[in-house]
Formats: sequence, structure tokens, C-alpha cells
Amino acid sequence: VDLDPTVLAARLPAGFRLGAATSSYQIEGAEEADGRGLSIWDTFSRAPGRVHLGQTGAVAIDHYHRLEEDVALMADLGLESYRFSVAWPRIIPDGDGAVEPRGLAFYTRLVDLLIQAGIEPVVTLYHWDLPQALQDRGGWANRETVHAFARYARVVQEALGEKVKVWTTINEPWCAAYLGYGNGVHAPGITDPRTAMRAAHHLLLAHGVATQQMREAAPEFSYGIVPNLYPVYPATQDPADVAAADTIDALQNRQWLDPLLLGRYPEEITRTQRRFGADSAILPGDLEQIAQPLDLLGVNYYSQHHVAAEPNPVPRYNTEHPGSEHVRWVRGNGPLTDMEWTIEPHGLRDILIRLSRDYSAPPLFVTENGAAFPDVVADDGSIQDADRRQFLAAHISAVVEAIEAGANVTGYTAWSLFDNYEWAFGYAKRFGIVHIDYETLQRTPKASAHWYRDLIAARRR
Ligand code: PNW
Repeated sequence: VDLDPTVLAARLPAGFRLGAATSSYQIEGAEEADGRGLSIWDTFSRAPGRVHLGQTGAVAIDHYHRLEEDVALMADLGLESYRFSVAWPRIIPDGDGAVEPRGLAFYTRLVDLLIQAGIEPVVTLYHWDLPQALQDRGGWANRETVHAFARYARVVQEALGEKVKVWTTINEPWCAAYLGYGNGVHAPGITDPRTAMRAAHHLLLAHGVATQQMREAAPEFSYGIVPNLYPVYPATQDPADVAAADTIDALQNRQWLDPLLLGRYPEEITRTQRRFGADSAILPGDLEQIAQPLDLLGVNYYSQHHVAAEPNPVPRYNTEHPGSEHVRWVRGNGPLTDMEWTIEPHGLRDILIRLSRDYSAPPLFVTENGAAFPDVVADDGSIQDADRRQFLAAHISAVVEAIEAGANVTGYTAWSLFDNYEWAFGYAKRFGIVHIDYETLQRTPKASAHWYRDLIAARRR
């Protein structure tokens, strides 16, 4: 793709917003500040053997104490939107009890600074830092967490009031349910397909209940949810390979999209829920509750799946894709990022076009897209991340292609603004357009950030 910012800028429609994204546990640090309660990531990251080098988010990039500096940096880059998440344990430390006003004050200050800088705040209410006190009662596998979440959502909304116009509920329900409770690679580290499928349903229901209540309180704002979606390509057109692709598509994409946009689970998901005894979690009325009208659908896009039929299925229980014994993964065609995810920008175009063709999807917003690459530090100390610049350009270009094919996409927030705590990988994987020196916590915009700033500036001319 053409890396000239003016060329790409000219292809983006007027009104399209460019920004960047982060999440609370990955950047804030200050784990004990201002009455913050424990989250499942505090507990999980401290348990032996869970996270690379035992690293935690205790300090992270200390964003909590560097708010002014960080918003000034965003303004410098010209960001039009900033997507961040609110840490539930800062607002209601034990999950469903007393509200902590100092936690609310932090996000009020953040939002005020953003607005002063002309940056639109995009809030995510849940990016995986569940209060530990709720996990002690079963976490997302417990239906009561749904109501605790809805109350928390209203508390945040009341505090941020008129200032925030774009609200998203749950970040990546697939990760929260299946990495958290399925393969146990994320907090709370549980490996049980029944628990994972119950958690999945409750995450959707929490979205539905919270959205309905928030919209009732403030109908003029936009409400959405943020699934991570992957195109799934069969290795060949052999019916067994196509069936394998259907299974993964159901688990990864349609498990969320069908209830949200069509008001039902795909048949394959219903069968899998029954197989693992999770169907009892789905009560009459739940699907209507989940299918609240959406004002926007956030799309997190990183990679894609290429799959084929597995000739010798062996039952597996500690998996992020329960009921996928008959599937085997094959390598995609693109080069690999530092996460070993293949780079195929056309997958983003494909998924956006599919959303507008197969579903009457609401306006789409690419809420996350980006890549981890090892640092390339030049002699003058600058970070020459040509690979990331190329990645961003190719994917923004894929968004333009989707728009040209008729998809309604209204914005893009790159993942991530900063290098940060990459969950089970600790600080070893760098997704930022801004480099963090983990000794000094100094922030240095990488070449990709300079390019991104030029792209945003080129659209203003
Ligand atoms: C997303 N997977 O996580 C999250 O929203 C971010 O917090 C995270 O930093 C980013 O993507 C990069 O990983 C994912 O295993 C984590 O398929 C894992 C997977 C997908 C997304």
C-alpha cells in the first residue's frame, strides 16, 4: 500500500474519525490508589506461572499518575477519538457495594482533559478487570454479575453525564469467556467448557441489561458492544473443511453477532451449550434482552483463522473453542507479527463487508486493530517501526475498501496508543505507536505515531 499520508487521507470519507485505544489494567498502574479494589487480574498475575516473568499491572505505564502528560501527547498526535476503559474496581471496589467517588473523579478528570483537547472520549465499561469479590462468587458464571454490571454501568454514566456520548459495554466477550474460563490463559484462569459457556451468555446478557438501562436514562447517546471478530477460511472447499470453518465461525463470530443482531443463538452453539450442560443458564426472555438496538458495533480485528478438518478428533475440555475437536488450524498466508498472528489486511475488509451484508448491522467502528513487533531502535534513539506503519496503512486501506463496497464504518482507533501490559505476555509484546521505556516510563512516539499524526493532519487540509 501507498504510505503517503495524503494519498490515504484523501480516500477516507469526511466525518470518519481516527484515534487510538487503551484499557485500564493495561496502562493505569496505581493498583492501590484512591480505594481501588482488587481485580481478577491482580490475583491471576500474582499466581505462579500464569504471566510471563510473573509480571503484573501494579505499575504498568503509570498512566493514573501521568494523565496530563498523556492527554497532551494525544493532542500532539491530533487524535480525534480516544477509546479507554473504566476499571470497575476503582468505581465499586467490591463489585456491588459502595461507590468510590475518588475512582469516579479520575475518569471525570480524564474526560474533561480530553474534551478540552478536542478529543472525543469513547468509553468501554468492561475490559476484563472484574472485581475479585465478584469472582469469589463465581464471576461471569454467576448470573448475579449481570446485575452488578448494570448497576456499575449506570453509576459511571451518571457521573460522566453529558460528557461522554459513545458508550460500549463489554470488550471482547469471546476472550473474557473463553480465555478466562475456557483455556484459562487469562484471569480468572478457569478451564471448564460449561463455566465458559455460561460466562459467555452472562456477558451478553450484561451488555443487554446495561444497554437498556443506560439508554433509558440517556437516550440521546450511542450504545454498543465490542466483539473481536475473525474471518474464518476453510483450507479447501472440501465439505469437511467447510464444516470445520463453520464451527469456528459459530464460536468466534456468530455466537455474539446472532444474539445481538438477530435475537437467537446459532444452532451449533445451542447444541454445544447442551453438550456441556450450559443451556440451563439461558432463561426465557434472555435473548430479547440481549438483542437491544445498537447504535454502533465495535469491531476488534487482529487476524483470521484458517482451518481444516481434523481426521482424528480427541475430546478436549480446556479449550478456547469448546466442541471443536473436528477442527485443526492451518497456517495463513501472510507474514507473522510478534504474537505469531498472520497479517492479512483483506480479512478486515471481508469482515466489515460481511457485517453489512449478512446482518443489518448498525454503524461499524473499528475499535481495535494493530500489531506487536519487536522494537527497532535507531542510533539516534528513535523507534523505526516501519512494520507497524505498514500494518496500520494496509488495514486503514482495507477499511476504505470496505466503505467503498458499501459498509458503513465511522471510525478507527488503533491498538494501542502505548506499549502496555499485554496480559499473559506481560510487557514482552509491544503494540504501541508510542514507545514506553519500562525503566524510566518515558514515552517516545515511534515512527508509526509520526506517520499517524501526518495522516490525521492531512485530512484536515
Ligand atoms: C485484545 N487471542 O486481546 C484486547 O482487547 C487487548 O486488550 C489486547 O491487548 C489486544 O487484543 C492484543 O492482544 C486479545 O488469543 C487477546 O485470540 C488474545 C486474543 C485476541 C485478542
